[in-house]
Amino acid sequence: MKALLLIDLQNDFLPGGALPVPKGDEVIPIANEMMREFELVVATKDWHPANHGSFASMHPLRKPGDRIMLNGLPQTLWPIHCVQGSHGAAFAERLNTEKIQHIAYKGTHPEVDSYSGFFDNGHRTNTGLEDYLNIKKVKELYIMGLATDYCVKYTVLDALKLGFKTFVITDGCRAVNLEKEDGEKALREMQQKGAVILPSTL
Ligand code: VGL
Ligand code: ZN
Repeated sequence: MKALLLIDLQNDFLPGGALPVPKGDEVIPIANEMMREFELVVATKDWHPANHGSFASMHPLRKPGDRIMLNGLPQTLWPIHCVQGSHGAAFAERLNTEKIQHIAYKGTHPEVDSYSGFFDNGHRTNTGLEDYLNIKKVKELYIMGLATDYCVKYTVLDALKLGFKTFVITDGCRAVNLEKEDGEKALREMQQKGAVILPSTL
């Protein structure tokens, strides 16, 4: 079985949102198109409590983009985003959500962030996504979404470690690019570690 995995296609990651990924809106029509090709579609949502430790506002004198240690793990600080139940955390307005059969929620613990759709950044807790995919007998995962250099990258690297045959739909991803080449670097790393990089038009 193959599945399409959509990463964090939420309002806050689109232009106008709290943590906008440049041109993030361009992947929504691609997701809508790709869903037609798959029997099984699953998605992740970044889903933070209002007091999440990745928010710069939780740390006096810190600002978004700063790096700190949070609970023993390196943490980049972000603007407040994807607060549980908020409009920013909802799926992108233009996303066709009918075919999404399972949602994995991540970043729900106030003291630990989670870029991967499978595990938190300390690999201590899992979201249930692996179990769901195993129950559905998924062996091949096609992954796209936001952002290439964070949640897509870490989800893809975990998928590879877990033994899924993993494909990354390049034109279905956009990067934050805190450093100019982060998105390109992330794609290279995913490919080096065994992911197959392909366009949505294949
Ligand atoms: C993400 C930064 C913070 C992402 C989530 O979805 O890539 N990036 N939280
Ligand atoms: Zn987040």
